[in-house]
Amino acid sequence: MALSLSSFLNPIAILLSIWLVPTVVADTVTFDWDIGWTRANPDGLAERPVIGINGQWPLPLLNITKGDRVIVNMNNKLGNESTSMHFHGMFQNGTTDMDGPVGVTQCDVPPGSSFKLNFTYPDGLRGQLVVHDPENPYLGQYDAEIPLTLSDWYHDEMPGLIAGFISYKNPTGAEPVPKSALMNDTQNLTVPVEPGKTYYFRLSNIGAFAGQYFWIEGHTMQIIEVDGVYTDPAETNMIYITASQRYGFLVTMKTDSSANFAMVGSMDTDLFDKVPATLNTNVTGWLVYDDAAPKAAAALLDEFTPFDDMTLRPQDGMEILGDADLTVTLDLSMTNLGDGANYAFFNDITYTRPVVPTLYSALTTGASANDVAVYGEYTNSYVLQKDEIVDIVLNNADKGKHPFHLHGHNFQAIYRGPDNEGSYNATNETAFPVTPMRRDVLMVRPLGNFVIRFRADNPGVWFFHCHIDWHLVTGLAATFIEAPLELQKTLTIPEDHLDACKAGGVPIAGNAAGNTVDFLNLEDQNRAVAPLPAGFTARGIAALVFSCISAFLGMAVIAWYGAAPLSTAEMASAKRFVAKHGG
Ligand SMILES: *[C@@H]1O[C@H](CO)[C@@H](O)[C@H](O)[C@H]1NC(C)=O
Ligand SMILES: *[C@@H]1O[C@H](CO)[C@@H](O)[C@H](O)[C@H]1NC(C)=O
Ligand SMILES: *[C@@H]1O[C@H](CO)[C@@H](O)[C@H](O)[C@H]1NC(C)=O
Ligand SMILES: *[C@@H]1O[C@H](CO)[C@@H](O)[C@H](O)[C@H]1NC(C)=O
Ligand SMILES: *[C@@H]1O[C@H](CO)[C@@H](O)[C@H](O)[C@H]1NC(C)=O
Ligand SMILES: *[C@@H]1O[C@H](CO)[C@@H](O)[C@H](O)[C@H]1NC(C)=O
Ligand SMILES: *[C@@H]1O[C@H](CO)[C@@H](O)[C@H](O)[C@H]1NC(C)=O
Ligand SMILES: *[C@@H]1O[C@H](CO)[C@@H](O)[C@H](O)[C@H]1NC(C)=O
Ligand SMILES: *[C@@H]1O[C@H](CO)[C@@H](O)[C@H](O)[C@H]1NC(C)=O
Ligand SMILES: [Cu+2]
Repeated sequence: MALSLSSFLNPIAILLSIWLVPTVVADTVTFDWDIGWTRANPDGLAERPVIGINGQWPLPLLNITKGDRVIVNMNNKLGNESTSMHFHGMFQNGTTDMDGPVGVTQCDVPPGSSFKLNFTYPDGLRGQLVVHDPENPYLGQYDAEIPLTLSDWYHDEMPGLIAGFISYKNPTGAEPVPKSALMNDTQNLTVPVEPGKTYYFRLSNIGAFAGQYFWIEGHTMQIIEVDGVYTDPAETNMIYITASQRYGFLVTMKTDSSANFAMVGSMDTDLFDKVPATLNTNVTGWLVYDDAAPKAAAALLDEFTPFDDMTLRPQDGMEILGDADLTVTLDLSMTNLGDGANYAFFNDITYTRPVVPTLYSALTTGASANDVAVYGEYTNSYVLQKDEIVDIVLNNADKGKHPFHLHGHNFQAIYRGPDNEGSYNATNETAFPVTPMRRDVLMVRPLGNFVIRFRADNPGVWFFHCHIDWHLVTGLAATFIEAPLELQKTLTIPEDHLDACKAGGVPIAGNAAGNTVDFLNLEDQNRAVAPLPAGFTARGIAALVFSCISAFLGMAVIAWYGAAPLSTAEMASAKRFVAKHGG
């Protein structure tokens, strides 16, 4: 996908694919975007407010040329919510300050404020960004491109959904289930095709939560690209695409034009705690050879047999990088904290936004920027040295699947364990592939693990997180601070970025706690919600909470804090937390 307008840990979290009348001057493309409210009803079931650009939703495709400089003048006209913008799949090499995640590389952009993004496009294809690439090895093998998105759709707005999700009333952390699946922000999409032609489909999952199975009846797909990396052609009948992944594939049309064929996106219901009986988990569109011929409903499948992306090979033949200089092991777990809500953790830390955005800490702490301590105890931070080779070993102690996204790099996916394998065990690993697949979003299997490898050749501050929005807002994130001393020499933050901080009252210097004198003093850092007292289980919380509700008529949270005394700092952090999440 092209863009993700996502206000991390903030009520708005939507993903966009955009093309709105740019002003083109030589190789600079300028977009003037007013981010504001409009209304839409893409599944025909409920009209709702949505966030549009210049009054428009859905947002057309962004189509620019490789090497272009892109300027986005973003004006937050929402009036009542702050925002930011992340271009998903861009390496932002040399422009880490344009990457977008709030608290990581910038501040929230408050209502009424403007913010300029300024960066150049790198090589290759980037999902819904149609980048003209003279080096595309598959040029000449297709007749036209078909950009296509899949997504999940909710009828309620994020702030309310988040408040209900991160709550003592939802101690098991059951994620809100979408109301519909969409294809290109609609349903019953018709795609006119011509017999005998070959099309290059660019499929992006721009949803918040659901992975989807995707297939086209009567046609095979030849995968040639994932997340902007060309692959050797790989044939399949079905793709599994997680939230935020992209697949490029060629499909050759039949020579006979008498019938139309269904294309189906089917949400992965394994991700849903409960599947409501009325939910249509599928979305159908059609390859239309003949508009007068019927568009038959898709046949139901008994089982899903998707392609295994680990078997892909990059078309450039790039071999596995040498052994890791640094191995970062992240153990994923989910459990309840002292407010009774369910959170997600790496190594028992749930990511909590620092007082100062991490990039600004890296730029303002001098030589101490190399000391991971300055980035705080609740940010899962790691400092990487320039050009070292890094392995991330991710062990999933949760029964769910999670799509992990690394900003700033395509990584080599060198190992992925099957369901239930448990933690990665290096001693029984025989050999990694010689030419591992590269991409920037990889799914870990239930109770499984993966190992990914990359070279730290892109100085910047890069977020690593689950791309299921529900898990991101409950803290499933880590921060990589890559070559901070190099950044101090090369990067200057534009004035309007700092203005957004001022407008929002966010400090822009010092350690994670905003201390500009003693970088190791983290007294005022934002802390995660305090843990539950020992011995409490989700069931116990529910029981306690229900008794509190009956006793205190809705004062459950206050009663609960009273019952489990918190330190002043913890109370302050709990208050900040409640304020931030509207809980
Ligand atoms: C798509 O078609 C189905 C079946 O006719 C219908 O139930 C559904 O409402 C349609 N969706 C939209 C958005 O029109
Ligand atoms: C999907 O939507 C985008 C943006 O409006 C458009 O450019 C593209 O052609 C659409 N794809 C199909 C298959 O209709
Ligand atoms: C993108 O723009 C180029 C012209 O600059 C055009 O040739 C190409 O067809 C466009 N692609 C899409 C999908 O709109
Ligand atoms: C902001 O305004 C929009 C449009 O009126 C509304 O739908 C939305 O709920 C509001 N958001 C908040 C946080 O009040
Ligand atoms: C964008 O950045 C480039 C390189 O730093 C600079 O030359 C140019 O003036 C900037 N453009 C705008 C509109 O800020
Ligand atoms: C969605 O499609 C799958 C695969 O064909 C099928 O098993 C399932 O029953 C469908 N769901 C609905 C609600 O039609
Ligand atoms: C690795 O070794 C452990 C302990 O011997 C075993 O339980 C596990 O199944 C092995 N894993 C693989 C992938 O062989
Ligand atoms: C890892 O695998 C080795 C060899 O199979 C085994 O001896 C060892 O106990 C395993 N370690 C763990 C933690 O399972
Ligand atoms: C970033 O740019 C540098 C220098 O041009 C290059 O060596 C490096 O490979 C790039 N890194 C990424 C991730 O694009
Ligand atoms: Cu997740």
